Amino acid sequence: TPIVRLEDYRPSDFLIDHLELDVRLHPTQTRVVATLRMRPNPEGRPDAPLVLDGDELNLKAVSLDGRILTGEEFDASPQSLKIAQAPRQPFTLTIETEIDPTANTKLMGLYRSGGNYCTQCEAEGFRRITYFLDRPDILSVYTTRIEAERSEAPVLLGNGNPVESGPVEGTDRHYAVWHDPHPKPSYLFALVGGSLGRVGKTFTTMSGRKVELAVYVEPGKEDRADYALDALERSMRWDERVFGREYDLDVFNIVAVSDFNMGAMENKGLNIFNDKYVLASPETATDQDYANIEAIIAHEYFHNWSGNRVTCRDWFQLCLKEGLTVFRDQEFSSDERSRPVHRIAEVKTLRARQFLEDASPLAHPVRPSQYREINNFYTATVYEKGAEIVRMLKTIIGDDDFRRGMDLYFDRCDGTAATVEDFLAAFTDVTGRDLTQFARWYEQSGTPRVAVKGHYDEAAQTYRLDFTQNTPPTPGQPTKEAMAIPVALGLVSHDGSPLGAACDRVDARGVFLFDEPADSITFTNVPALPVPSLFRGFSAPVKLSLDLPNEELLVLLRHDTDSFNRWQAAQTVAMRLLAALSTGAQKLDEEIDAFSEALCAFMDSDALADPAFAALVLTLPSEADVAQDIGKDVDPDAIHRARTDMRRRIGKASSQRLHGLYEALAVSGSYSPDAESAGRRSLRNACLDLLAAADRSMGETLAVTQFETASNMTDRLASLSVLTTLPGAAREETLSRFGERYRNEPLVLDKWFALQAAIPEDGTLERVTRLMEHPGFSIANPNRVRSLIGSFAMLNQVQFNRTDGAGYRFLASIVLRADALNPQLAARLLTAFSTWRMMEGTRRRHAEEALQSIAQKPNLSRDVGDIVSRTLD
Ligand code: HT7
Ligand code: ZN
Repeated sequence: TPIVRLEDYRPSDFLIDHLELDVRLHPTQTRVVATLRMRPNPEGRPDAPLVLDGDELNLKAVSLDGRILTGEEFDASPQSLKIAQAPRQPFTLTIETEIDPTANTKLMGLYRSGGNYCTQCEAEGFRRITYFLDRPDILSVYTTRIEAERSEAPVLLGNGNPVESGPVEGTDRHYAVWHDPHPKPSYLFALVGGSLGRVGKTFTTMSGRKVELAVYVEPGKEDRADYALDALERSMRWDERVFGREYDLDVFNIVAVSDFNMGAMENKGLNIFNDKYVLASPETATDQDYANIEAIIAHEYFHNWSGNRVTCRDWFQLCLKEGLTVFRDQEFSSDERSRPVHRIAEVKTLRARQFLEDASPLAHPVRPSQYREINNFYTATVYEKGAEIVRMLKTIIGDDDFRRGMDLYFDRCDGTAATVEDFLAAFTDVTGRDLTQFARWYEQSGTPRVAVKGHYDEAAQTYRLDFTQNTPPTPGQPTKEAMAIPVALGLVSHDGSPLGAACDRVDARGVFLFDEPADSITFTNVPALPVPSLFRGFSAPVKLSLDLPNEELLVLLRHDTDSFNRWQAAQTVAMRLLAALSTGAQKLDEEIDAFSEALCAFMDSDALADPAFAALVLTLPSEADVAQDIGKDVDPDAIHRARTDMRRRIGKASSQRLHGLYEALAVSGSYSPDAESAGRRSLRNACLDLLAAADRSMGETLAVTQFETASNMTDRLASLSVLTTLPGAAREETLSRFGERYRNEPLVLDKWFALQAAIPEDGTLERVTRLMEHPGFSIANPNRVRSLIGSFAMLNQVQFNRTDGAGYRFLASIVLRADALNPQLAARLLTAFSTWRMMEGTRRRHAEEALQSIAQKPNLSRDVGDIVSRTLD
């Protein structure tokens, strides 16, 4: 397959100013008539043919300026429609296609989900509806007429504002016309037709305009949509207050569907969501689900400005909308919840997914320079590292200049398809700063390593920090240049008393900009050896190496004013111990005892003051985190044993306190998903986990009791999760009761699939295979597949990486099955292999064989072909 390169970008030879779409919905024979008002692009090539994109299309007729074209005048295939002699002045092209939404299992273009019709066009799905210039720099005004059988699709939704609707005389059909006045790229097109329940409210914007907000869900589930609607309203208010951004249509609709390739999609005025990120009730959703819903509703809403009003010139600029919008949704969640707790959660995800990707054969820059399949670049690097770049920019230039730069960017680029350069230019223009070196963050892949050494001079009362940086080689990038790294830092005294130390290289915000291969900074007025607190708030996405003894890290846990670094200190100590235990170190008793004591002291002083934070401190790095830290010749069994042992020892050393907290945190009264209540539940459940690790039979009793008395899904699922670590009859009994109770709740069954797939015991693979036969499972539904198969491959380090290779062979077989239906889903599952080179030899050989078995199959999709070849490279 051909490679698309950023350097080959050129403007389109034609433009489409207006598109009228007439869609007559039918389960297997939907008719689409597209009327394109076109003209040659003054910036294009003067004599170029007109080549429209298609994908699996069936052309019925094409006419130009009202005249039906004969077979000699165009060249059509399912993949393209070519007109060699297109007019040199404005013209109207009318194209009729027929498509089969029921047969569309790829879930791209127009498809059916649970009997409803819906669309997904990003990145290149619009070409599965009609022939088009399906590229994001073609901005058109859309008018859409949708027609359907009234009984089948009483609700008809499109982009923009509703214009008219009514019956189709003499039939059982009806229609609705929608007009979107904002020129947009085809990837933001959407329509929905179906039988849906609705909840809604009126929102008044900052300038006093009224907007009708609505969330559409499966009929009967309306009461599960209230939280999403509330999150939407809060997001709209927040974007007005924090970014000065107002909504720009008369309606804003959200539709939940149950078959969806990703989380949600920001189609203009008509967001379409995976129902997992809309539906919530205390009985079916966990605190984490509520937090995810809030974040994703916000994310898609924020795209209205960062993505829709200002869109991307080409798909290489994907981070321009995604990184920026993730940053915006992170800020929203931080404002709505606890900022430090949210920051820790963000960094945990970044490290687990993006650092992993950066260290794998799939590493790529935040702005890639080439791709074979764009769907494979909706990655943690583009999204999460993309957001970190925006955050670093804000850290470097400060809040006020950041806001001024954002205003300039939105104003200047409104209604255009922009680039990363346009984004950075806005900040250069408001600050006068040269951001050339900073721009390397978009180009250079790999996670920079920063090594720091501290030197205290007692006589001079100075403290010097020596910094060096380097970024390891990544695919296509053997050598790297120095990055501009903002280091937010401070010094902490051993007893926590304030230090009067000063350093002229550190700005008023406490930030040192480290932008050379090596540099040193010196603090004066330092009365005693301090403990450095570096990368406060995780000010840059780097790996830090700093040889602080554990005792000094534990000073930070106790005294640092930066919450993130308090948590980080505990994690660093835990990681050292886990990595050492996993790689055969024997004599760590003293170190583990000291760590347990520090955690006990922490629980006494801090746990009840901020339970959500305490829960994070008490949670050890995951097995996958430890594997990543070790980095080579990884033995997942040894890591699992080490982590289980550490949990047991910490649990034993602190069991009284854990008990005390478990009792003290019991909440009575009705469930509320607010951050504070959720924090109490998360600490209580973290205590339960450690208690069960320390004393199996007590853990089992507590967990079963909690399961039986829980008033909400968070507590019920947490107790079940603890039980999955305790093999035996109680576990099996509780699992089957849960499965029975929720057998008609697909989203809850997903949690049940996921828990079982993650059981780190022999027999899990057989369990997963059995569960694939469960009536609630379907290989065609992405949520089901991700819950059962994805959890097995991504979360079950021990069983996926079985020494006999059975886990790998299983995943390979599922990837091939899924690929025949839904290549995007298959390709995502396949990324579970990206850690294969880190494994010890036997596993590595099995993984390579499994990958080769995929690579050798004929007719692989481009999605899977691309991932498998890069993973093997
Ligand atoms: N912009 C969207 C990304 C997306 C997508 C969504 C659903 C299905 C397929 C998709 N391909 C790309 C989602 C977002 O980041 O907001
Ligand atoms: Zn997005």
